[in-house]
Amino acid sequence: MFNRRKFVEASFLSSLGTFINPFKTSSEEEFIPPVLGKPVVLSTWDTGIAANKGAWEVLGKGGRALDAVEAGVMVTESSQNCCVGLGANPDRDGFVTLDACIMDEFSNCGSVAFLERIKHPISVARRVMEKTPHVMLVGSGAQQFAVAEGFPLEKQELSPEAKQAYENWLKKSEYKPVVNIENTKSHGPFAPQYLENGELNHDTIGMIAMDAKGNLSGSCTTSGMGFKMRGRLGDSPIIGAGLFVDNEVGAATATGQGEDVIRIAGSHTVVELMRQGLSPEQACKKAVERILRIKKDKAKEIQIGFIAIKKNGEYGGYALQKGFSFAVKTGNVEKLVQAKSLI
Ligand code: SD4
Repeated sequence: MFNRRKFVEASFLSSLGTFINPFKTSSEEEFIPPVLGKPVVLSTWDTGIAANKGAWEVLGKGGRALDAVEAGVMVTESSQNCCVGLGANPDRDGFVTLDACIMDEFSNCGSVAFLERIKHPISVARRVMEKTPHVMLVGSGAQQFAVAEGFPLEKQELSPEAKQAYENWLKKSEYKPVVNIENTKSHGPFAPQYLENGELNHDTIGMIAMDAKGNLSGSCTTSGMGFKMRGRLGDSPIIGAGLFVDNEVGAATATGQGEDVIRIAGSHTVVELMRQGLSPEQACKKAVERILRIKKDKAKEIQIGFIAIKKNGEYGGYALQKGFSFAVKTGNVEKLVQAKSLI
């Protein structure tokens, strides 16, 4: 027989249970079991292959994902390319300004933006995370912090490749910030498909990794859009836009036209879509679809790509346009994947 008193007691106790257990996950959220002993690292673009190798020095030895994503993108920051590190294309006033961020399995995060004359912005971002009560430092303050932390202040000079590219750009000084589409013939005027020395161009590097303990971390580093307005920031140093990690769910990072990634809080959106049960590829696709709906015809002029790893070890990516590649490394796989695209 229905016992009203017992029912009331039971309801009261269960609501009390919810009340006193704030850590209980909502039933709408999928519990994603972690994968142990199977590290994986993903990076944006072709340069991700070399960067992943750097990350694997850490991951392959059972190291922490955070150390891996820092070491990995440092490889790219040290290399000569159009869009990462001090050798990259300058802003329209002729100065290289760098943006980077990093996030770990505890949701600790650090970021630097508009940073000049420092070789490894990703390591400064990590110091911001570990040594300050803040998430983000910018401009001269970020540089001052970096120098105080012992990072050498490099010469204020352009690499020969960037100097040449800047001189070419100055001929027209056309301010039309279009981000390149690395592997297709059509690309924006700011980051040419080939560098002056004939090497294939590169782009912002975003890296996400899961370590042998099943913990996730991510990093992102860039010089931003070539010949940008002085002081312009894209998505890359913004936690939630260029990078997001939730160790219960997954990690995601973005590349491409930062303004439009910021508009949808892109990487956070991808992680939240994975939380709702979507695979990494589906989640990246949905985020890109959202940008297409917003941009309509103008979407043809830009490129955006997302990559993601889910807590269960699945990974994937998706882009707005053809030509976006991402690099994957696991214990037995090392490959470049041509991402699917909407356009
Ligand atoms: C930015 N998202 O500054 C960066 C640029 C980039 O591929 O990723 N290019 O907007």
